[in-house]
Amino acid sequence: MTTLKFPETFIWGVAASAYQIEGAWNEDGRGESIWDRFAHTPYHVLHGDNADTDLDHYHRMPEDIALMKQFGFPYYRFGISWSRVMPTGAGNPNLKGLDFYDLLLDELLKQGIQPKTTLYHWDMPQALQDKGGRANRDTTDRFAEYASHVFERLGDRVTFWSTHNEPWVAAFLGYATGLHAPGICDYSQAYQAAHHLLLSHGKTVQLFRQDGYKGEIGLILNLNGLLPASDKQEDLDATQRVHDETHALFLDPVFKGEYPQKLFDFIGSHQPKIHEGDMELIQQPMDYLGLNYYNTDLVSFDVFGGLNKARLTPYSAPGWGRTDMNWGIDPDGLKRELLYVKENYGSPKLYVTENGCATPDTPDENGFVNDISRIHYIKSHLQGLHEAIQQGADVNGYFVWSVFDNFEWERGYGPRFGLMRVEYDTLRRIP
Ligand code: GCO
Repeated sequence: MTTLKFPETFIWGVAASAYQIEGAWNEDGRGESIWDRFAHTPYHVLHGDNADTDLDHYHRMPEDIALMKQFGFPYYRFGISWSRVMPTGAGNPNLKGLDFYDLLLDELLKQGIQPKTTLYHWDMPQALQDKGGRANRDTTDRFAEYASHVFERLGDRVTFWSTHNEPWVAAFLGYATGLHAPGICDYSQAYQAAHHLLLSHGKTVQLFRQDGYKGEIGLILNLNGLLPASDKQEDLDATQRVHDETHALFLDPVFKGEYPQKLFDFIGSHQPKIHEGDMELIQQPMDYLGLNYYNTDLVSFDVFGGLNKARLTPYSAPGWGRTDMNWGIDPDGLKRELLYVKENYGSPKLYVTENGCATPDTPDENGFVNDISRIHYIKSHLQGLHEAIQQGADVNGYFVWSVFDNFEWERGYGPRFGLMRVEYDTLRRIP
């Protein structure tokens, strides 16, 4: 077996988000988030699961961090719950909410684990959704306001920030397909939300610089693989449309200050309203791009396939099956995505901020899972990442999704992504 050498400065970590692990949904002044409302509404999450208690990380945080320490994870990427800090989305911050993250940071640093902090991982205050949410331009200022409170409280210790995690998911699963909170099915709102997510990213980066905070700030995109199902022109065109919606719609504005015109021509009246100066704000330099990669799909033309007229089918590289999410496994896809960004967007500084898989874990009588398939998955993707570095991509770190099994959005507690198993009835963590 060959050993792969990564650059000396390459960083390694594990990731999680606030709503997926914290629980304590209505404690210490936390406000209702769109995910609370969504999960409390029947038929929105499989088996009626919700994250009210979840892993109870809010109360077990020191033990959880001690476990991370035991495993020697050098970095921990965690999310901040917007509605814990700004219960109604506006006005004064909830100091008890900020206290929690303050303690979490102290605990991490005490254990020698470096923090990487995400400001938005899909849990907007419901009070803002009641006023139109991400489709309302005012929310971009509310987000920057929230960010400023967080920077002020934690900016002395956190030097590695992300504004949004996967704005495509927040915009399109939240506002077009309704699969995620707030559960709206309206492409016009989805495109408007995408524009406002980018705009609030820009406003936040600007504020971070103006107020003189130190460290790196960037955006995290989910860039999964897309391959045409055949070389027929209709399949190639469908692939291009899906690629434009998931990749160019976000990469072009942040790196080039423009939207993909071909996509906008195709979606016609669903185009977002853009004000003068928006594109400059969105395009201002950020320090890095975070890339989340899990899987690859084959794309074919399908007249019944929604606005894009496209159908996606999971693709697995030869010899690989599918994960518990029914996602195809394609380790080369990670390499392709990293090189695609390098080649088309001026070789920005990159981190792989999420990669991992849900596997049908079978515990033994002690609750222990022999994680062969997860190890195999991660190893192969690291191989692809390593090749991308050798071919010149400026990749600086890798974060596994996820440190613990956790609430997997509309699928509830079914799929298990954790490096550590969680027994959901006892909440016992099993490394
Ligand atoms: C994402 C999110 C995570 C998910 C993970 C598995 O990338 O979708 O950041 O919250 O849980 O990706 O679906």
